Amino acid sequence: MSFSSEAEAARLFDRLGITPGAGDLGSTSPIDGGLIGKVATASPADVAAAVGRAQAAFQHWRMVPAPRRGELVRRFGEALRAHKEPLGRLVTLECGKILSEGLGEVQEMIDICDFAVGLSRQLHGLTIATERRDHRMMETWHPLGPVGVISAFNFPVAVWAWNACLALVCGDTVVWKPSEKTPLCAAAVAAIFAGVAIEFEEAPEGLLELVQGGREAGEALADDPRVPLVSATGSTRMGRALAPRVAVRFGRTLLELGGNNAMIVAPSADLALAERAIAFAAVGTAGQRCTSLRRLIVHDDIYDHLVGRLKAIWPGLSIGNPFESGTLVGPLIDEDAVAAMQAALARAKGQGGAIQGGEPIGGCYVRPALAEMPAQSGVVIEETFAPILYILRYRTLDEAIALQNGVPQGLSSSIFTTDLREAETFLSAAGSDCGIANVNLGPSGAEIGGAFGGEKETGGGRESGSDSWRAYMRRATNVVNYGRDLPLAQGVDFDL
Ligand code: UN1
Repeated sequence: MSFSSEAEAARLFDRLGITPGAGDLGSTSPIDGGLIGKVATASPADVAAAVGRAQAAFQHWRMVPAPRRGELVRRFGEALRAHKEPLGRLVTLECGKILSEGLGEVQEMIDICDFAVGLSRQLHGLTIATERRDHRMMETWHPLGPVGVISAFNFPVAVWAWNACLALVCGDTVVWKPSEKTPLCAAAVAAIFAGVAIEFEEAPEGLLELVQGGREAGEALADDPRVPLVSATGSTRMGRALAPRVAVRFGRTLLELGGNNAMIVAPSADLALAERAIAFAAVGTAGQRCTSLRRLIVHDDIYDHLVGRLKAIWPGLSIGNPFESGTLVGPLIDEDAVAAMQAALARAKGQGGAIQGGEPIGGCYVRPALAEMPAQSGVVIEETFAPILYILRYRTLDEAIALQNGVPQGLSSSIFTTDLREAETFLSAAGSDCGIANVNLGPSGAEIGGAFGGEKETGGGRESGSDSWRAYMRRATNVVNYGRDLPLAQGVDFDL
């Protein structure tokens, strides 16, 4: 292979103005296994110091008018536009997603910047009718404090940006613990942000603190009582360990954990459209999105036709270097992920699954797998972060919806149908139980304008668009008496 991840890294670091070198935490590219840089792991004492700086910065930042905070985020968005190409390439280099998706991830950051800028003039509360004469009742939203953001390898920059851009316009400061598998993407983003912040007079030092490392650094952040909110993206196992640690000190969490996303394909579906949606959602990002399609629930009448088509398409999917145009499936993040995929397929086979594909083909590369399953149990109800598509049959819509909802996770879902009744039933209270439910498109690839997150073991948090900003603020209820009397609520008499 003529490609060298080290050489590509050196070029990108130059363009991004970073010099990662000294440190104990190495980052390897899944493309060719090359060591592309090193950073230093933050000790618990380093995390505490970072939180201290973020807290000091918060004292100042919370008093900067929100639209001015928005101006900083606007400038950050401009800097991201200027760096889109090298940053997108670094995302591809470090996490292995195809270049179009690497660039798309930076676009997602730019989009959330724009959203946050508009939001910075719309952080609104309510005025509420009061029962007391000459009183006014309202609610005010105030900044919360330093927000801890723990992000995952698969969206090493965009999911951080959803959190950080909202937190910053809300008047919070940010302490970021990125995945230990993608420390260089984080270092590059922090450098771009620092370049913008230093030019912005109202921005104190400590607005964004980066703490690199693994579990220990994350735990230090979770345990620090000065961090009122920890927003964490990752596995359900991680969330289950983290959430009680934050809860025990009455901190808040915003959790975006595992998904086990399904698509129902009904007899009336536009199957040509469905095929493309299935392929992108199941093998895009090598099946490593939290929104990836993992379960396909197909009506009996079209099962043979549709599954036959998928069996024909899958072997032709181009797998390889994610920088090469034409590649659709890049490598998995590391060899552990390859082993986890193999273990899942072995279990699926043991459960009576008929498997096509899925073989490792060297390094971190695998063939995407199709697994026709006799039932939804065992490995099918777990999230395996790999391109395995489990396929199940159904006869009635009720049965299909029961299958869709019959897993512990509740992130994203979709149905392909041209039958209005079916579509609306799927979206109704008796339909999909997920945070995201789509009709005639796949479960992945959400836009930033909607609230993102899901129910059950997905953790219940909502990030990104809609009114997700409220999680990053605290609500105060205010009552003002502008009269000359002191009426008490509920008609209580208390005359001295
Ligand atoms: C994730 O995988 O953690 O909706 C986030 C999507 C992307 C975000 C995925 N916009 O697939």
